Amino acid sequence: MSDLDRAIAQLRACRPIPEPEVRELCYKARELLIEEGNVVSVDAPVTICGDIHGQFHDLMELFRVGGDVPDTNYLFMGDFVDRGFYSLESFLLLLCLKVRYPDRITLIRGNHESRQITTVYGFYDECIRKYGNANVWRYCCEVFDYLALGALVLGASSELEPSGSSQSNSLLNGDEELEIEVLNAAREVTYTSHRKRGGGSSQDIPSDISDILPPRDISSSAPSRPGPAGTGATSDSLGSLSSGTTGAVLCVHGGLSPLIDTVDKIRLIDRKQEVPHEGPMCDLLWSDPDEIEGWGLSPRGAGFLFGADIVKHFSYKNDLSLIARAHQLVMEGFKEMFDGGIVTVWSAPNYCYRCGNVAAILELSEDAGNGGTIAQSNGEYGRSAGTMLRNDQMEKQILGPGRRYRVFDAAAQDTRGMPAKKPVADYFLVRYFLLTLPKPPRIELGNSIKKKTTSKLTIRNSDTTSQIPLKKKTRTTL
Ligand SMILES: [Mn+2]
Repeated sequence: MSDLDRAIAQLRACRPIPEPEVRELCYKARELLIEEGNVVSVDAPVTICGDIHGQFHDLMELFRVGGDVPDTNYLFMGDFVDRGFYSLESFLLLLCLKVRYPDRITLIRGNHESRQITTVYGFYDECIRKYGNANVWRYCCEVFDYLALGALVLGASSELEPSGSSQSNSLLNGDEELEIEVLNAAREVTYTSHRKRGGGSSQDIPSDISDILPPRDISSSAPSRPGPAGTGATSDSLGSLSSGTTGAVLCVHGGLSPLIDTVDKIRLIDRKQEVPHEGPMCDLLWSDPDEIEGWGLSPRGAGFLFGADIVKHFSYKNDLSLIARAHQLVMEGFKEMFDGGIVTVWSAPNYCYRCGNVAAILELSEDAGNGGTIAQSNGEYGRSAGTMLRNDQMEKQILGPGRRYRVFDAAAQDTRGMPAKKPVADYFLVRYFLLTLPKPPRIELGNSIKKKTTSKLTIRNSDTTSQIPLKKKTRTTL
C-alpha cells in the first residue's frame, strides 16, 4: 500500500493526515493542477456534483449513491470547504483522490476556495483547531489558487438508457427517447421526461409522472429543443453533420460574467491567484442565474445576476447545450431553469445540518453511438463560423444531454461522529493545549430533524449568507 493509498484510507475514516503529509499532498496536487487549463475538458460519462461544504459523511453518502472513485468519473464544482465540521477531511480526501486518479476526478474552484472566505466561514478555524497552527490552511489555500475555473464535458449522450427499475420503460415507445430521469437513493425512478425523436418536443412528456421535479415551463421550450436529426424522417438540412450531436456542457461554480462572451476568454484569465473581488474570475465563482432580463446586481456583493437571454446567447455562441453550476442551495437538490439551459446542482444534503434539503448529483452518460469521439464543440471561438452556421437562418441542431439526477438525503445520524467526540490524534496535540479551547460549534447538531420537503422547489440565494465580507460594492447594471 502506497503512502497515498494509506492517506486515502485514513481520510475515508474521517481522520486527518499529519501535517507533513498534507504538505506533500498539496505540493503534488499543485504540480498536477498547474498543468490544467482554466477550463478542463472532461469526457462523458461523468457525474457532476455541487457544493459539499465540509459535510464529510454526506460526501461518503454521495460516493455510495454515485459510485466510488475510480469506478465513477466525478466532476466537483467547488465549495468543498466551510460551514460543515469536516472541511479538512473532505477537501484532503478529494485532493488525494485527484492525485491518485487524476483522470477520474476533476475539481474546479468555488467561491469558498479562497483565503478571505475561509477565514470567515470556518475552514481556517477548523485547521487551527485540528493542527494548532495555520500551516495546513496555508497549504490548502495554495492549492485553491491552482484549481481550474470551469470544465467542458464533451461527448455526452442526448438520451439515457432507462434505469432497470423504471416503471416508465413501458411508456417508452420507438418515437421517444429518455431525456431526464430522477432517482432516489434507493435507485427508484421518481420522475422521467421524454422527448420525441426527430423533431418532437418535451411537451410530449407523459402525464403520469410522479413529480418530485418542480414544474418546468415547457410551453416555450419546443422550438429550441428539436429532436435529433437522422433518426427517422426529418427535414434537417444539416444531414448527418448534426446527427445526434449534443453540445458541450459547461460547468462552473457560480455562473457567467458580463466580461466573458466566449469560453475562450475564460481560458485567458490568469487564474493562479486569490479570488479577486471583481472581474471575470470573480463573476464565474459568484454569479447566479435569475428570472430577469440581462444582467443585474447580485445581493451577494460579488458577481452578477444573469437572465435567460444571457444564457441562451452564451450557449448558442459557444455551442453549449447546458450550463451546470452549483453555488445556490436548492431544496430539491437540483433545479433546471431557462428551458433546461442551465441547472443548479447542490450536493450538501440538510445543508449546515439544519436546512432540511435533499442533495443531488447529475450523471451524463457517454454517447455510445459516436464512440465518444463525436466532433464536439470545445468551446473555441470561431468554430461557430464554420459548418454549423453556414446559414444564419439555420437552427443549430444541438440537443441537450440526457440527464440522470440521483437525489439523496443526509447520511444517517449514527454514521456521523459528533465533533466533540472525535478522537484527536497525537500529532495535533503538540500545541493543542496551548491554544484556547475550540470554539463551540456554531450549529446545533440536535436540530437536524428534517422537514419533509413537499412544497414546490425553492432556491435560496443564500449559500446562506455567503456574501463577500467586505463593504458592499455598488455597481451599475450592465
Ligand atoms: Mn458558492
